[in-house]
Amino acid sequence: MGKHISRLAKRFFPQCKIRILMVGLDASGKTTILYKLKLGEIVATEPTVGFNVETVEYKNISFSVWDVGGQSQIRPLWRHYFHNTLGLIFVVDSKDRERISEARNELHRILGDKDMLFIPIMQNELSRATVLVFANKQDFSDAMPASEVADKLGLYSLGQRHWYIQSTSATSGQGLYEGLDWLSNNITVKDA
Ligand SMILES: Nc1nc2c(ncn2[C@@H]2O[C@H](COP(=O)(O)OP(=O)(O)OP(=O)(O)O)[C@@H](O)[C@H]2O)c(=O)[nH]1
Ligand SMILES: [Mg+2]
Repeated sequence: MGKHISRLAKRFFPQCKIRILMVGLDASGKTTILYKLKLGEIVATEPTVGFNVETVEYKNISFSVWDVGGQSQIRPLWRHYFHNTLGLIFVVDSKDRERISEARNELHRILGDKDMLFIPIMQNELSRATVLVFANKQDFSDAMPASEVADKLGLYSLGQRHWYIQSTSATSGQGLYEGLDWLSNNITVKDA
């Protein structure tokens, strides 16, 4: 049995910290989102070659947000950040129709983590993670709506996995805090 983190935070912890991993294809907007949440500003970004990590305080919860670079050659490194992840934010560029199937494959790969299938004793460390998809760049008029992104990402085939999709624009900030609200109400921690 688990408890929702927001209820636990309010009742037991003055300052509750939860680890969020944010991944997605390169140029989907992860670093822009991280610094919009942290600073309230748009920063000029370069493609991330390692990771950025920032603490974002929201509603008495301290989100430790790990933003890991998404270029194809460094995606195999994502799994090194899975440990202790309670919430996974998967960021999608909603106007990038050409690469939505690539995004789908990456999402399903990490949630299934096929590399781990050969080591059955090791559990996929994301197996308990709650999944929030940011259908980002909604400020573009030709962006796919969140419903189309959900369909093309194959979210409906995730079975038991607890997931949600939120329309966002990192540049305006639209939807970002709604996403954190959903996470804080839906992340569960195991009872002690
Ligand atoms: N218009 C618009 N541009 C965005 C939005 N989010 C990000 N961008 C732009 O998209 C580009 C890439 O954004 P980044 O935040 O660097 O992307 P990233 O996902 O961190 O990329 P990697 O570090 O390579 O994985 C930048 O020019 C951002 O300004 C958005 O919601 N709307
Ligand atoms: Mg980046």
